[in-house]
Formats: sequence, C-alpha cells, structure tokens
Amino acid sequence: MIKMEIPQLMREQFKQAKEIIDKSKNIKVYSHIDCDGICSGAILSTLLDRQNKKHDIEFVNLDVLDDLPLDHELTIFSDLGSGQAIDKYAKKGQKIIVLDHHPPLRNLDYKNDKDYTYLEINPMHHGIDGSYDVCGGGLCYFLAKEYEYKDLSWIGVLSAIGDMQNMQTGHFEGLNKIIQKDAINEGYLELHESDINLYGRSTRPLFVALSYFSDIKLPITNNRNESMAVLEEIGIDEKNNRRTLSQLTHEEKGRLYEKLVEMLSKELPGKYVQYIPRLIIGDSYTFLKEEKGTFLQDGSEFSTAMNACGRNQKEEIALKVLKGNRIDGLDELKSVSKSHKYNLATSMQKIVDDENNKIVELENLQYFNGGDIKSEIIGTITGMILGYCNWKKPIIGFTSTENGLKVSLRCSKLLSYDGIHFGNIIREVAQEVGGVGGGHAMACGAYIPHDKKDEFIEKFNKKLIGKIAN
Ligand SMILES: [Mn+2]
Repeated sequence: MIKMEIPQLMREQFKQAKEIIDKSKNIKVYSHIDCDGICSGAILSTLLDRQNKKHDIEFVNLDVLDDLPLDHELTIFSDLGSGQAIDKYAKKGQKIIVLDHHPPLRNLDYKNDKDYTYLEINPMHHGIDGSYDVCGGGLCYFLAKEYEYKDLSWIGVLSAIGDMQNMQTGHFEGLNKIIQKDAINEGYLELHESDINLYGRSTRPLFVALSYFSDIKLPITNNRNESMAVLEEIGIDEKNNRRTLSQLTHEEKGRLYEKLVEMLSKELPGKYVQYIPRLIIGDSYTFLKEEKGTFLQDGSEFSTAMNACGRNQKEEIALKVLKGNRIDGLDELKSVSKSHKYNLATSMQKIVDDENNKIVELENLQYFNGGDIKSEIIGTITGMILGYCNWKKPIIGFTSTENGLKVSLRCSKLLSYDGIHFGNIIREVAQEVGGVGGGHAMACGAYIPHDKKDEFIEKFNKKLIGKIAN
C-alpha cells in the first residue's frame, strides 16, 4: 500500500488554522460527546493552554448545533460541524474553524463569499476516507503538530481506537499510521501487531475475557464454565494461576488462536470462513506512560472509559485525565466507569427478564423495545444483546426520547466485512420515514418520529433482502 501523506492543500489549512488561533483571544470549543470528540477537545484545550489562550470548552450532541448562537471571536468545532448549519448565526468579523471527518455539507470554496472567516478541515474534501484514514482527534493532533506538540500523538491514537478506525483490517491505515508512528517514536505507544483480540487483555482473567467473545455466538459466549473447559482442553492451566491474555506465552496464544478458528469454523456459513482470522486477530495498543496493570494502559479499555464519561455527562472528568491528572481525575474516572457498568448490567437484566421486551426476529433483522432505557446507553445495550441472539442478522434497539424514537443498530463484524454498511442504510431508511440517522458500518443509529416505528422496521427489513445469510 502507498504511504499516505497529508495533501499539500490540507497542510496549508492546518497552517491557516494555527494563524487564526494565534491571532484570537476569545475562544470557544465545541466537541462531540464520544471518545473521539473528547480526545479532540483534550488536544485542542492542551494546545490552547500552552499558548496561554483563555477558552471555554463544551461537549455537545449533534442536535444542538443547527441553532447555535456564536458569541466568541473564534469558535472551533471538533469531531462535528461538517454536517450541521453551524454558521447560521455567524456575525461579521467572527472566525470559525471546523475539524471534522464526517460527510461535509459544504465544499472547499464555501468560505470565499462570507464576511466572517470560515475554515473547514475535512479529509473528505481531499479524497481521504473519514472512516478508516483519520478521525476528529487525528485532525486535532495534526493541528497540534503545527506547534511541534508531538507528545499529544497518543491522544490522537486513542481517538482513532475509540472511533473504530481500525475495524475493517485490524490495524491503522492512512493518516492514522502517521499518528501511530509519532506516538511510538515519542515513547508513548507500544504496538502489538496481530495480537488476539479480546477485551480486557490485562485486567480480566482469560476465561472471563473469553466468555465475552460475542461477535459470533460460540459455546464460550456468556459461559464462563465453558471458557474454562476450553482453556483446560488446550493445556492453558487456568485453574491454578488465573492469568490474563497478556500474560500468555507466544506459543500459548498460538494454541488459543487455533482453538478459536476451530470453534468459528463450525459456526460459520462458507462465505464467511475467509474472514475468520480478522475476527480473532488485530493490533493491540499499550500506552507506555500509564501505570502498569491499570486499565489506562490498554487502548480499548481507555477508550471505553472515555465513552462511559460521554454517556453519563461526565466529559470534564475524561478531559481532566487526558490533560494529565492521574490523581483525583483517575479516581473519578474509575467511579464513573463502575456506575456505568452497573447501569448497563441492570438494564440488560431487565430486558432479558421482561416478557414484554422479547427480541422479535424477522427475515433479515431482529429488534427489541428498550422501554425506558436511557438514550445514552441504548447503543451499548444493543451491542450486548447481540451476544444473546442471532448473529447473522443485525439487532435493532428502540428507546423513547423527547426528540423522538431513538434507534440503535449493532451487528457482527462479519456483516461489515461482507460489505454491508449499516450506517448508510440506516441514514436512508431514517430519512424515508422523516428522521435522521447515520454512523459506522456495524454500529449506527437514528432518531425517527414516535409513530413511524413499524414503517421503519418494514422498510429496513425489505432493504436487506438478499444481503443477509440465512
Ligand atoms: Mn469521530
């Protein structure tokens, strides 16, 4: 593959952004509430601190952006803005910078006829993929690099992990590779190429980590006894020393890999067999400046903690930790993560126990009613439910909000490897029923009118005809 560089025009845009910041005194940053958005905000805020620039930072949902009054000399939007009418109320002489990787509404020439300054940096204006090559935090890092702040590269890597930029191939591509290389060179990151992909590689006993394998429902999925039996069978002495995945030898990891391949081969229809290695293997990331054995060391676990903050309106805690506070910031982060886990577990239990909330399976999809589950966690819950139902079809969860019915979709990675992009499908179907939607290939969502649920399901089911292996 050809090595990707930042295109010349984009390079100039980063220089312009720096000039705009250098000349501004009164600055506001709006960023998104997920891991990528929080990392973006942390990079920008650190950069502004180091320039002695006073600034406010606010983490927001996309829906507030279309009617936003602009009250500052300079407003910076990160990980959002490209798809919203953010400059509706821009006044003469004001300045706007957008650093976003989502599909842009406006083109590159948009700024030319305005009496305010408008600079939008979006990879899609330069032929660069915003799903796999760079995300919001990455763009913010390239701006920080204009100031020589390469020490912030690890936050760029974390943002890309949280944004699932490596989901298709198991490793980073494009501009993300440059950020990864900077983080390694600066001594912040250790890359483990083609590791076994299990969540909790150094914080969970291996049999527990294994029981969370839920992309395809296997005998070990949600079954700790079976996981222990499997480890016993392949000679990994589990009972006596309760090791984590990261403590296994290379040879033991090899045996575990073979066993997972064997189990998956039994479950998968022929057309999916080619994807088995990608389901098991992927790069893993260790942050070298974090304390050994803590959850901040592992890229996936760190990003989960960032998302937990976003889902519980505690972004300021995540920001504090990313900006360096590992004392009370870390304690607060632990307690948010803990109560988040508890909320997920109790919400899950409600659905599993409730007779009225049964999972309904149609020809090409399955769905459930989330009842009063908070809209912030319905996506995560939907992902967890996937481990209890038919992995060959996507699972859709619904929950009621004051802005309409929130829809969340999750599916097995296999469906996206096979070329289905549910983010694009949900956008189309949501629009057809008068809603809005979008997102990733295998994790996405929408808001639709309350009375359009049946129509949405019917249209969605029809759209998938011929795409799902039954
Ligand atoms: Mn993002």
